[in-house]
Amino acid sequence: MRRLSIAEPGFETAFARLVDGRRESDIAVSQDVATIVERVRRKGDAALAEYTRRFDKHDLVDDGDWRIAPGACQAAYEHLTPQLREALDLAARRIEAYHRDQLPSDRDFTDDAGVRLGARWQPVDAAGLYVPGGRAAYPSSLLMNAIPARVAGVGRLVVVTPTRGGESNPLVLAAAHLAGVDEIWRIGGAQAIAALAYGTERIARVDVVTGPGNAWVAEAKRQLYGVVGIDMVAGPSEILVIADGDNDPDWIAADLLSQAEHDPTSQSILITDDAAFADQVEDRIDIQCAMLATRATAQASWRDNGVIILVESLDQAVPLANRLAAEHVELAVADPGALFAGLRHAGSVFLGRHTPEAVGDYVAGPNHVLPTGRRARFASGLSVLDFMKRTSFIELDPASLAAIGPAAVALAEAEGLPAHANSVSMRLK
Ligand code: HSO
Ligand code: ZN
Repeated sequence: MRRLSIAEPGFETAFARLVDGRRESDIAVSQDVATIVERVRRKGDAALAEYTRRFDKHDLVDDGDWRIAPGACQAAYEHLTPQLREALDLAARRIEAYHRDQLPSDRDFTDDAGVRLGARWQPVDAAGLYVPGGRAAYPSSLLMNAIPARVAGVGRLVVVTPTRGGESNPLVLAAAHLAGVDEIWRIGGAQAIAALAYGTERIARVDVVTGPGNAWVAEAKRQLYGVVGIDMVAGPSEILVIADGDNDPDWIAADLLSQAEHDPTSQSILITDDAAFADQVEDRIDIQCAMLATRATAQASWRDNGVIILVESLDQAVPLANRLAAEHVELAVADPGALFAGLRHAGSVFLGRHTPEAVGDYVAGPNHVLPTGRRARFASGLSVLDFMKRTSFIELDPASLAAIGPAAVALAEAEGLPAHANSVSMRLK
């Protein structure tokens, strides 16, 4: 954990290093991924079987090895404890309602030249969702990716997930049932992204791939962007908590640890104007951390990437937050309005003392797939729009063509494109 203080000389250098210091993809991974992607493109299922045996210790032979039967998802859902089923149902309902509200409207109007113009939104035909294996297989992430696709109207929803030794997470299957996933394939890694992008003998290709994954998955998405649409290239989770000294230090410590426990490379940052409070939070983090089942991860994350920044007043926190452009920003003050108004770059903002970030991870409704690594400067969280595209349309009649056509002719001639000019001018005669 590092402590910085805005009042100390050298703060700007240290802060600039913090802003620039997040690691990006490395060359070795990108070469590995290029090889995998190319082999899947050329060899299809055979390459998938080979990589799945090598990386996931799982043999793909029969249908049952390749796919999880839809019946298994329904069974997993029905076997949930009532408490968990209700929790998952509530999450799904709230996520759906929030994303339904995002559906865009079509445009169709006639302008003053008499030209009919418009735009029509339509879903992609098929979407692929990556669900990581092992401990990072989160049912909440399945809902966060699948529900917006469903709400967008995507016809075919495909999940790929590595099932080490054939094992799959029953909670993820239950969530897949609830979200109405159509196919689940037992493949993972860069090879699964390549299969979704190019298609193989067994797996029909999709149009958009979303979902979190490790460095190989992220790199495969980056390399295949253009062949398919992608949501974004996600990095380790981050939380920035801006808190005054009137908070319960235990609450703030828990919030910082909630993202630290995701991954050793996750980053939790506290900005406060109260040095004594900062000390208390630090103590509470040590105490709470020791009690977590995830302490190895949380401790490593806090030790290596945790930061506490002392400011003289919380107004100074806002420009710092804008430079960090963090995935999650908590404004833990009694009246967050002024801080919120100044905040320009953040994936998602959690207002006030009673809004822990974790509520947004599960049940609030907005998407928890958010831009990391300062991408909140230019990117937004996952939404229904990631599963839709807009087609513009134009309709002219003789009068409106006469009104705007001659300008097109002039521009076509100036660009040295006579066939363009002809196609307009012939209709003007
Ligand atoms: N905080 C993660 C999402 C998540 N948290 C899933 C718990 N489960 C995204 O940054
Ligand atoms: Zn989380």
